[in-house]
Amino acid sequence: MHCPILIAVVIWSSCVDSQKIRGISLSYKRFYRERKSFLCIDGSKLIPFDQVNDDYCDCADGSDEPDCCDASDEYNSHTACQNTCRNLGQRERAEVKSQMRALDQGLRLKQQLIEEGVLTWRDKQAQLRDLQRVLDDLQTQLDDLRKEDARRKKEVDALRELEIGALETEENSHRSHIMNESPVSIFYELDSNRDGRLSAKEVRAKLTDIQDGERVLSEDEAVALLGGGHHVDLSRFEETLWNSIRIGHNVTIRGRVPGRLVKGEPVLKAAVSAAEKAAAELKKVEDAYETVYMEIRDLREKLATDYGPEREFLFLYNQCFQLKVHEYFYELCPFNQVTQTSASGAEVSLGKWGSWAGSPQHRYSQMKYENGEPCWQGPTRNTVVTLTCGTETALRSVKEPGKCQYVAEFQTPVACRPALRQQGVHSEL
Ligand code: MAN
Repeated sequence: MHCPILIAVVIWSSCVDSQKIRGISLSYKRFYRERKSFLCIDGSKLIPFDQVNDDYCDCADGSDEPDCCDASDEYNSHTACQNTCRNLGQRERAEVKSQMRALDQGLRLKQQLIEEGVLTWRDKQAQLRDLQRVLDDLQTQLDDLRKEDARRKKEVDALRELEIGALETEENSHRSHIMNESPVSIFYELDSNRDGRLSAKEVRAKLTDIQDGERVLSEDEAVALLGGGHHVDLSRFEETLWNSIRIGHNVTIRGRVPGRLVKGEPVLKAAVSAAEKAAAELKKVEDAYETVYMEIRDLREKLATDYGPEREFLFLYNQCFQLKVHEYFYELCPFNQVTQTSASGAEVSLGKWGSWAGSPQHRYSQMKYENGEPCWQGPTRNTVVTLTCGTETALRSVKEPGKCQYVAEFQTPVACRPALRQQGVHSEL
């Protein structure tokens, strides 16, 4: 027998636990979980569970016979069952109404969060473009600094090599300090036709081999001194021939005394300090490059995450939510990780962001965090987070139903779906 006023209530109460017992209001469902005994809701009496819903009213408040709240189906009872239909119905309707209001509010909040997400997305994309530009610029600097660093190192090596065994000679004290002249002035001295390039011919005309008297250089020797080419511009000159002239090891400008190095020569000190400066500058830019590179990689990785069809979960980016359960502090950082911290302060990973794990129809209703800290004699810790619709975004519960296997409830407006209105929002809210 059915009482009309309870039909709505019956629709709400089709949940697993109370499948066998119908007519339970949603707010009372928890009292009817099948156990050995049943405590009347007013607390007046404890009866065996099989007396629940046996069409005989044992409880004064009629709570053991929820099928029909007007008690019309409870016969032959000593206890006078109350007609609770009216109250139950009112309460139930009020509850459903407030849930619908919460759902509407949740959906409105969700819309706002989606809009915020669009702005955040644009922001992040712009940030990525800026970082990429900075990285390109650093790359150019690096290319130059690497060349400079290598050039300075080579120069120091060559000077050191010359320094060994170098003697103070008459010649040295009177030498013209080619090595202290600027490469530009030497370049123009050698560039007889003033075309801004040094050719092998010009080199042969102005330079002499100093190891072998004042010998004219061969074409091949001149080309080798130019770094293998037939012409060099000023910058290439500085990388090639200039070093040989400066050090005065093999060649010098005809008519000028080569600059030979003596021990402790300021030019070596200057070269060492220039090389150190170049190396330090290179290191600085290399570090900056590394930092920006990592930032780009992290940002790209974050932007590649699936934030839902409308990127509605993007606002959770970089947020964390805490909850204390018994002796543990739990922290959920969506799309990143879940951790558990004990009273002693030891933090344990309960899993790193894995994937969305809801059913195919509701993929975004669950998240999986995997490969956390290994459990002693057990698997690695992991956590399944179920997302439920609510007007606030908060971590609601964390449980450990199996050793090192955690389940959490995370409430947020973005889990609200208009379809919940039809499905019965009670299971979500
Ligand atoms: C810690 C916590 C618990 C877990 C045990 C397993 O105490 O992470 O949640 O059950 O380790 O040894």
